[in-house]
This record gives sequence, C-alpha cells and structure tokens, in this order.
Amino acid sequence: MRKLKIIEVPCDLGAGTRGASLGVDALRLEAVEQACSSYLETEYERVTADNTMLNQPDPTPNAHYLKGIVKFYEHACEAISKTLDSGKFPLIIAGDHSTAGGSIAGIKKHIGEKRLGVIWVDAHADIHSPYTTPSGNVHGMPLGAALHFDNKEQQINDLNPEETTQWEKLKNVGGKQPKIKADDIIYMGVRDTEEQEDIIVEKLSIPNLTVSGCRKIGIENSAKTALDKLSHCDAIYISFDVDSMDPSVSMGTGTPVKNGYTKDEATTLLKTLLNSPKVCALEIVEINPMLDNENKMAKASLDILRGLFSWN
Ligand code: B3U
Ligand code: MN
Ligand code: MN
Repeated sequence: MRKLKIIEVPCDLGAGTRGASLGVDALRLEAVEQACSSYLETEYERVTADNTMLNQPDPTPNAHYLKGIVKFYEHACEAISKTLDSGKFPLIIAGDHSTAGGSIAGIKKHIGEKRLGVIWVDAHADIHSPYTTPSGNVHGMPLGAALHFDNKEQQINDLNPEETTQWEKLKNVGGKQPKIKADDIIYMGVRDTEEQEDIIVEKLSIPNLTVSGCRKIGIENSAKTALDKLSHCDAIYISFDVDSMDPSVSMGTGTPVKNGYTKDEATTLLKTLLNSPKVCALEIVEINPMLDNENKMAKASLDILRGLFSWN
C-alpha cells in the first residue's frame, strides 16, 4: 500500500440536512479520543467549502449553492491530482457526497486518457442532474456531474440561466471531457432511489450488488465480483457513503436507510476492494454528528479505517 495522505473536504453545501461538514472533525476528535496515532500522524490537507453560503439567498434552487460547489470542486480536484502525482494514496474524508465529483475530476486529471472505474457503496444512486433532482441537493448528483449527464429525457425541472451556467462549469472542472463512462460504474448497497434514477440506471445497465445479494455470495466474493466487472479499467476509485450501512450502526447521517451493511461487512468489503492494486483513492462521506449521539458514526468509521489500514 502506498503512503496515505488524508484530504479533508468539510462540505455542507450539497446535503438537505446540515452537519455533514462536521463529520471531518468528528472523526479527527474520535482519533484523539482513541489516541489513534496512525490517523493523527498521517499527513493531511484541508480543502474548504464556503459553508457560510448556507446563510444567504440561494439563486440555484435546482442545485443548491452550486456556485460554491464549483469553487471547492476546483480546489479538491487540484489537491487530489497533486497527491496522486506525488505517488501517495488519497484518503478523502469529506462532508456531504457532492464532493465525490471533485474527487473523480482530480483522479481523472492525474490518469489522463486511462480509464477510471468507480465502485459506489451507498444507499443512494447519486446520478441525478439539476434537471431530474426532486430535492435540488447536489449530493444526489456527483455521478451525473462526472458522467457529464443532463438526463434531459427524464427532466422534471426547468433551470434558470445561473443554474445552467454553473452546472456546465461543474461538469467541466478538471477538463471538458466526461471523467468516467457509465460502463465503468458499479453500485453496491443501493436501495433508495427515485423513479428518474431508476430509469437512468436501467437504461445505462449499471449493476447494483445489493446487500442481500452480497450476503448470499459472501461479502468478499461480492467485492471480487465488483473488481472483476471493472477489470477493463486502469484505475478504480471507491466512494463509501456511510448510509450504505444499516441505521443500527448509527443514525448519524443525513438520510439513513434500513437494511444496510453491518460495520464488519463494510470493513470486509472495503478491505477486499483495497487489495486490488488498481484502487487509487478511497472517499468516506456523510458522517453527520449533529444527528448522532455519542459520536457513534465517527466511531464506527474510525473502527473501519483502523481495520482497513491496520492502524494503531
Ligand atoms: N436521491 C435523493 C436522496 C439522496 C441522495 N443522496 C442522499 N440522499 N444522501 C436526492 O435528494 O437526490
Ligand atoms: Mn451518496
Ligand atoms: Mn447515500
């Protein structure tokens, strides 16, 4: 395993419920509590999002605070591509899941023409665009941005000029070409989607390895299946939304969905995925300590990280 560099992206602009930006510090605080020196001594860099925008009028209701999201995408893209350029493995600890589009842009900037696979471990499909979103929350759109998909066939919203301009900017962070292909995405644990997403996912034939399906063949085997399906890719990015886990692990996330993975299953899944030398970055998102008690989600996430990287 290459040397880790933690990239923190405490963003709150993309979620409907506030507090995910605090997940970054909740995790660091838990590392202090547990005296987890491996975590605390790992080099890190913080990419800030302007969360104060949340207190101002929002001119982009079909993609809330999109202008601020474009800005931190640019910074995250740079931070992540430079980390990869320096031969390190980015462990991205983010707030809401909107951040993942910036991470993908950064990886793509580093790998150039090479093909990037994505393993999306999440209760949600996050493949909306401002044209299809029912909530206007950008954490439901990072794959749409990375794919450069507008999904206009499923359009339910009319965009204002500012929304159109900023969405184009968001897609183009890190380069004017799509960063990934639909054939190079695997979902794991997705179980809470809207009709528009169902149509898009079915049309694109994106596989979803369900929680029950993974249990049937075994968690390790399901991770191997996911890697197998991306064997044509040169590099693989893993995006781990903590709401892929069951709410019995913790309610400390914006949109918990029942019937998710256990903490041990999530650890085994991610550990098996990380065994592949193609895996070049891991992102953890949507820890929300405002919705938690006793910092349970951060604690569970640190347990998972300790398991993955054999941290003391
Ligand atoms: N698909 C819904 C809900 C959602 C997506 N991601 C999360 N929730 N965490 C939406 O708002 O786009
Ligand atoms: Mn998500
Ligand atoms: Mn989710």
